[in-house]
Amino acid sequence: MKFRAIRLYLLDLTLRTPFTTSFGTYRTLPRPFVVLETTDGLRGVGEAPTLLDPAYKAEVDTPAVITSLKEFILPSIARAQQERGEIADVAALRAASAWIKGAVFAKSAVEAALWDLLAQEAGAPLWRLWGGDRRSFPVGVSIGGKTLDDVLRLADNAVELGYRRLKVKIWPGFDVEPATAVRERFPDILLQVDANSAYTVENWVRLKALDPLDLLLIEQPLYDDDIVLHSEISRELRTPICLDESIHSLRDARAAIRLWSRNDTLDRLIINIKPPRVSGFAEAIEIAHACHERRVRTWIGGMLDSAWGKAMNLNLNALTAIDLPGDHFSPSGAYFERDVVCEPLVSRDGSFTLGDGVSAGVTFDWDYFNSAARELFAIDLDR
Ligand code: OSB
Ligand code: MG
Repeated sequence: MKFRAIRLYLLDLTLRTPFTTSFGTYRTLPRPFVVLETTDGLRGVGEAPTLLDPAYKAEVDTPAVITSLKEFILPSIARAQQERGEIADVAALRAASAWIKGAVFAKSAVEAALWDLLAQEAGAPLWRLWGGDRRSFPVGVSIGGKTLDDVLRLADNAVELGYRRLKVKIWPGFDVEPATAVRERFPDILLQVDANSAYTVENWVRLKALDPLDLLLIEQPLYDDDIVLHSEISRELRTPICLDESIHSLRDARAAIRLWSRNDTLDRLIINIKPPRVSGFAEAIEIAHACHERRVRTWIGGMLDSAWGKAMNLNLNALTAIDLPGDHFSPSGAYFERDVVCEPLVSRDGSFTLGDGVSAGVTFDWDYFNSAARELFAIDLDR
């Protein structure tokens, strides 16, 4: 693969329904998109599904991702191409920015753009490039309501739309009440909660009150950078713990596996694999296989991604190593007032079916993107 230009854009995505978590409420999300243009005239696109600030975790905010891409990652890739004549594959792309610590979201956007190009060159869907063969699978929604009324309204809406797996955001003072209310209304649904690291070693015990609700999992109750303490409280809870924020790599996933096999049992560890949080799809696939080998269950998380990012994540569910339904759809219908693909993503009866369309399986809306996105930075490699 030879790039003619590497471009960085920023596009505002406005949620149709504001999204609230333990760390805040979001409505408009300015999103970086990396576009790789090849010397053959192909364009690959990758989104960095950033948030406004680093309240979820470090380096996922829009300004940090822009800085990493502009100052370090994109120039490194340009340099690697100039030195070697081309970026042969995903491994070569990853090697070019391997010296940069962290910056997982920023790195993932470039890798996603390269995967798009590789799929276009192969004339194949991403799921096939990734070795997947499951074409149909259940999908879930994440409910970020500020009040009990919001949560119940969104849960009703999601169930009406056909979803059978709900995730509810919780925090100290807003946990047992919303979880119990949703469980009482939907006794048979697959229900899980996400605390986004809102609990401490002082108050996590309160989560024991969730045990009678037959929840599938409690996502990241403790600190965003912690694996050890999570593995220790795991054996004190009946509900399994799922790690989100604290898993950045295959190495982190392996550390969690070691800790759970020492401190609890592996069937009680679940990992939310967010491709951008682990620097991209290549690492995500390795984590999925490593977990599956040890019977640690996984699912694909989301970051309120655009339909382009969601479509890529949906392709990853073709891997039979992925066990549980992911966060792929909004409980209120479409996520954004205006999105970046031409045809909406549709689930049916809470399931999604992958087609044979090239790359992500949806058409990137270049007309809209070109009219609404701002170019922030470009490197020309034309010579
Ligand atoms: O913790 O999974 C999370 C959204 C933004 C930041 C963090 C999280 C989330 C979600 C929404 O739960 C998932 C989605 O619908 O994309
Ligand atoms: Mg989470």
